Amino acid sequence: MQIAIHNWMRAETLESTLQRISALGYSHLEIQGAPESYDSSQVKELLEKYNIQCWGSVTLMLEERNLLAKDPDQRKRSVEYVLDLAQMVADLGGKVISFVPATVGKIIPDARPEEEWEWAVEGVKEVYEFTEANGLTIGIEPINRFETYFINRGAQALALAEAVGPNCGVCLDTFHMNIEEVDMFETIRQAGSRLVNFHVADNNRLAPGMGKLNWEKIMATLKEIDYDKILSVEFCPPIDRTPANPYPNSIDEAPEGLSPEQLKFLQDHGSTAVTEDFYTMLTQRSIDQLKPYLQ
Ligand code: LER
Ligand code: MN
Repeated sequence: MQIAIHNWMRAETLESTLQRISALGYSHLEIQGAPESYDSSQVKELLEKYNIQCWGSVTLMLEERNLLAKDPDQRKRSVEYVLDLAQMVADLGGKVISFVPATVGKIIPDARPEEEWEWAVEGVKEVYEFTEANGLTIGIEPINRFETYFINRGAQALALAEAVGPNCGVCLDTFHMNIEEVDMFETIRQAGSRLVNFHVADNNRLAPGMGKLNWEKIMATLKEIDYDKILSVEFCPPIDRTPANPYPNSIDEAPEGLSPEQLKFLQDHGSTAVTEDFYTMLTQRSIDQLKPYLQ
């Protein structure tokens, strides 16, 4: 088992991220799904410089990105976005795509369930053709009901993966499972060999170990199903603007280089821009908590 970390949770240069995570002992990056803002050859150079491998990428389903959109042109553009992301992962030597099919933050459906399901299968199948041809794997990711009305539980992600193809997998996330699953350990067992990626944060979406989740049991359950790939850290700290904030200097009141879209994406996740120190503390705490399970 090895450890990766996401980078969508903080607006900074890729080099700043790589400097921090390589210094703290991470081996992999799950790069944010922003192919439009990365030059793959420059990214490859930086990854080599800091001895970090690209594990894969996570879709950033913001703005009009939506495989379930009623407008066929919008669906087409959304599939093209994920295909660009997949091409970036292939160029960077990555392995997985954490795939959220619908717009994050959109919790009201536009069309009938049967239509949406058909569009989702159709759209993911187009990306699946590319991933099959390029040695990549799709992990359909269920996320909580306040972020999407479509795929919230492991069983739904498995149903979509099975409808797409035999090598289509699922990506489970401890934060979301804690909200949506009756028994997250049973959900992990049900995923079995289709589990291709595993996102980790605690129940409060702080670093693993900073909440109430049972990491011993989570890791034992992953062992049960022979999952030994990557633990991909994806904390996204809640906002606390009160005197009760246990981390007084956590909120960055004047973030540099944060676009309005990025700020909205953080806010859609109940978070905001945080300070370098607080972010580095969360990055450190995550690997400290998971180190005992890494080989
Ligand atoms: C994606 O991995 C995820 O967990 C979502 O909350 C982000 O949109
Ligand atoms: Mn996730």
